[in-house]
Amino acid sequence: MIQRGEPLHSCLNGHLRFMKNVAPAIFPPNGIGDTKPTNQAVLDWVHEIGKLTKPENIFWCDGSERENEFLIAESLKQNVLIKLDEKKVPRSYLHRSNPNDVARVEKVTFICTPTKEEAGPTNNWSEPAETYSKLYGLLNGAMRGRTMFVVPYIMGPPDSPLTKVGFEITDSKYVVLSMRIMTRMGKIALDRLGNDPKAEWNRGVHSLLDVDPQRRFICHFPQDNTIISVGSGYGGNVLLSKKCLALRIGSYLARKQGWMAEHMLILGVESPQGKKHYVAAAFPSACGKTNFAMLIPPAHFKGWKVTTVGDDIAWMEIRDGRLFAVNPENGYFGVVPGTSYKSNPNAMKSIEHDTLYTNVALTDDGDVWWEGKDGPPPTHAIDWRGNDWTPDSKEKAAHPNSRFATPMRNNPALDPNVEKGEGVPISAIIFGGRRSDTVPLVYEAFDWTHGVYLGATMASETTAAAAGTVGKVRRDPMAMLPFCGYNIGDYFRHWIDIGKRLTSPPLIFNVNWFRKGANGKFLWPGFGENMRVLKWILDRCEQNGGAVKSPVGWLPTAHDLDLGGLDIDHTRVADLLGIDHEEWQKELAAHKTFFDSLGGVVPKELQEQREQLVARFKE
Ligand code: GTP
Ligand code: SPV
Ligand code: MN
Repeated sequence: MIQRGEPLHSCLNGHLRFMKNVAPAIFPPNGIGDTKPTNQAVLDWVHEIGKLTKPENIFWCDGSERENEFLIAESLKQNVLIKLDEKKVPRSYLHRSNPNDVARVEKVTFICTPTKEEAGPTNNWSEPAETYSKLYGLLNGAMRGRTMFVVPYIMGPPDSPLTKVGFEITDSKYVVLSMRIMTRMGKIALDRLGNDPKAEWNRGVHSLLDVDPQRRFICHFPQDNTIISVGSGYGGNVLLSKKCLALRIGSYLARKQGWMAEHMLILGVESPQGKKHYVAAAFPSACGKTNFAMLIPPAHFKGWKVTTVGDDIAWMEIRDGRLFAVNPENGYFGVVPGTSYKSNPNAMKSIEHDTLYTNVALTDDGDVWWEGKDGPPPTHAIDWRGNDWTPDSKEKAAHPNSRFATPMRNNPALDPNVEKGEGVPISAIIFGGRRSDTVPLVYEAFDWTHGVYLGATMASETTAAAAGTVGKVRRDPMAMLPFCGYNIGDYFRHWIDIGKRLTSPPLIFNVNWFRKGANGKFLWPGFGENMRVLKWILDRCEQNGGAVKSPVGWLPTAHDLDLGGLDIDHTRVADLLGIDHEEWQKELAAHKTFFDSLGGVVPKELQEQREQLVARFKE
């Protein structure tokens, strides 16, 4: 708990070394922090949480410019943020989270449905009444001496039928400032909610407590449309709009209401002739969604244009027998390391200004730096922990899961239909993961149900986006393993059922940018060059791309991929597209082990798909 009179910051060589997450109350002038909602249900809930957490005061956010300026000024005073050099990165700030708190923590993430079966075999479950009582115990007096912020927000374009209202209570200014970037925040949500005390809205409660990993829990109560997150100040654990609402609660609501909430980017791609398609792609955390969503085609694809609708989450519904997608978010919370003008110029342009950085390095001239940024490393910097850093240091300057939060309007390649309430029609769904071996660069499912099987059995090497081992292959169905808010068997069933309702279903593909050669290096150049794979996918959608039938699906030959202008030899392409039967025998066994581990919830259609796949390998 914060002690009154504690020094606000310590200094090291003139640099702010320690940063705060937990900070004492702030006292806004009249006209700031006093936009109370009028909906009685919201007022009652805030009153209840206030009585429990006992804050010094309550700050009602309205999302205004003035409010933002005030919160930034207070955050700088309290050392929650560092201002970056105004010329180098205008209106941008650095935040450092506690070193024990740098990624999502899946082992303390819970789905609190009335029964364990509803949460299913892939989720941590805990009983709702017991969990409420444990969390209320932790929240009791937790905001003493602090300000409690009430953040109203909407997820989805303002005029979309899918759009949801949420309220997040938090004692973190970093969370408020991030929510302002990541969602449509403030008055817009109060207006949309209106005064109906029975209206649907999400209740989110977040408290940093004392940022102790032992007292860190991220709990979801789908039946109550409620989220309670304590003990963390980091990203997906605390920006409750994102993984918690848009995916975990979202997926639960989506099944109930007949739509889909998916961990997918959405991009538009237009040919030189002006023909446009939209595709959605599910890759696990830190496996390339933001990069793919912002792809710039190589010179060979003159006249082709890729635009971004979303980089992380897609909400999709059926209209006229087709799937239409909206991006519920309003900003990008992206992986920083590896981002450069070479790998992702659109991301670089997006984060040149008005950006909130977390856990990157600070240079002596007030700029930000990270591993993989263009140009030489600085000769000296302050690393993500606040320590001195030089190129000789053994530690990384930026944390591997350091992030930027930037409004999507900063993206030069933003799709013109991003605000369209009805969403964009999806021609193809792409699954993909990080696989050093076995999985070819791209292949196409034979039909929808086979495509669902590709999603259900996809796997990926784990990354720094979640706490735990990095580089271990794990099954991550539809990239939703950490985000599906209900029983995975019912989720697979929902996917199959959606297919039955579609008269023009998207084609389904699987990609792997990460296959490695014998030398341990990536075989595929990736990034902008992924356009070549995207082009084949579009050709298939337009029924004019060549392919050969393989046991795993339709595979392009080297001839079917447009590799013009790319310096790549034929053996390498063969290695990228090859199906190694020995590797695939192991893969098939892993599919079976995975399905078996789910304890009988896998729909029979997918079990049949597995048997057919095994049979095709014997043909
Ligand atoms: P989340 O925000 O965690 O959901 O991640 P994401 O799926 O949006 O991943 P992102 O695009 O941020 O990429 C994660 C990492 O993968 C970065 O370090 C990228 O540089 C790297 N990466 C992205 N695309 C490619 C690619 O085509 N090839 C290779 N080799 N690396 C890539
Ligand atoms: C992910 O892990 O998939 C992310 C980052 O997009 S976080 O918001 O922290 O979940
Ligand atoms: Mn993500």
